Amino acid sequence: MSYFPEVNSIQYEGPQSRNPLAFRWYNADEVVEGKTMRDHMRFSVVYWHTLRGTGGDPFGPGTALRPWDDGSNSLDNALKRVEVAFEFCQKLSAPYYAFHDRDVAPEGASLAESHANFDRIAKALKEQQAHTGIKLLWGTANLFSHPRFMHGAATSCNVDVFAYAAAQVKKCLEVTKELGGENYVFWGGREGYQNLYNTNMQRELDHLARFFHMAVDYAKQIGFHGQFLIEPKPKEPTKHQYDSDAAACLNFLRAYDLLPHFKLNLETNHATLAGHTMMHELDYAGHQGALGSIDANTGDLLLGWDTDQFPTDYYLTAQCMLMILKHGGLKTGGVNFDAKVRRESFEPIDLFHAHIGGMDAFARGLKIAAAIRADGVLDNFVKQRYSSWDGDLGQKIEAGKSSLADLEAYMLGRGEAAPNASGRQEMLENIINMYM
Ligand code: XLS
Ligand code: NI
Ligand code: NI
Repeated sequence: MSYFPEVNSIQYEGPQSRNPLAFRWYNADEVVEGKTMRDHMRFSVVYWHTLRGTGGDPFGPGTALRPWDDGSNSLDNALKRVEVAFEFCQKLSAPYYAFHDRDVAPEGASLAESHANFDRIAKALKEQQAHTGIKLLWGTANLFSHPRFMHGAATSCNVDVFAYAAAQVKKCLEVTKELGGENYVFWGGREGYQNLYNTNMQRELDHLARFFHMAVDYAKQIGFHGQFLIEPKPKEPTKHQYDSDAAACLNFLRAYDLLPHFKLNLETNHATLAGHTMMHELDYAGHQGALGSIDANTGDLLLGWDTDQFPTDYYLTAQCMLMILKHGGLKTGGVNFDAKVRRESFEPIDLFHAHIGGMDAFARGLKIAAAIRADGVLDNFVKQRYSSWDGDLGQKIEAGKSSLADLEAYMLGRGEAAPNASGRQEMLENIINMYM
């Protein structure tokens, strides 16, 4: 039984190919900077958009044609989707997938029933993993869709909701371990506030930290060795999310002694909403040893929402790969397409076009980034730009052996600072264009 009978497995055909169902840049076995493209990228397909997205938006219902899906919440329907998911990943040669508990298995009438549904589906996922070699990049619990989470989950004002969320995470950690998941993600869907008049922010943050500590403790207890990741996002669905950007997440983790246990899962569209570039978020996290994984997508600069579009812009992917290579690559993380086809792209084949484009854009971005690095054009410029710091004075300051008084004495003797050099931004932008 095939769910995509019109598609064979997608092959690399090279940049000259005009076949829309082929890779032009993603050549899994090709070695770049000593590693195959497969290992650099660790591409991952997300269950929530690709298997569960309907194309619904606040103005109208779904449009997606998914002939295999009967639209019901039944276990049979969920089991069928598992087959669809693995056929899709296999034909795409995507080595990983990612899910929320409630994407893969229907929520039951009670927590016990939800657990049982999840176990049943996990069994099917495990069989398919064994059969295809496709692996789980990360699992996460959906702590934002159900109405019980209206005030948040770990930051809810209702202690029972906190307990419910804890139970859900416990189960999801067990299943993620059982499926060999390489990471476990927390995205704080409703962990934030709409209004400070009704919010005890301090208490909510303390509770969030307790929640994470419990997860870390439980992972230890059951021997789950995956990497914990927090996914920053500034807004949507709340006005303010506590995990608003890389810097806010790292500050939170540090303040609550969680830093050793977490890295970040950075998403392009979230960076944009935070008023940052993805390059900024990657560099910021990278410098602190916290670059874990990426949710690869893009927003629309004319719309201020998390539109979760597939990334096709080489400048974006080259910037991502420049930062990922600079910080030593994705270790347990991957390039996870947290992206959805447009509402107007309603046919199953559009799922292939979307992923092929994203994989090709990242492969091309990798090659551009590697070429820029091989020529050293940025590195050499940056090194030179800071070279005044390599002298005696700079070294003393960097080593913490200078005081304000020392520097005053130095500058009184010198009278004026040495002249500045040009930042050459336009020249560098032109140089980057040479690699595009
Ligand atoms: C939503 C987030 C979400 C996480 C997983 O904006 O990107 O999809 O990646 O909960
Ligand atoms: Ni995401
Ligand atoms: Ni998102």
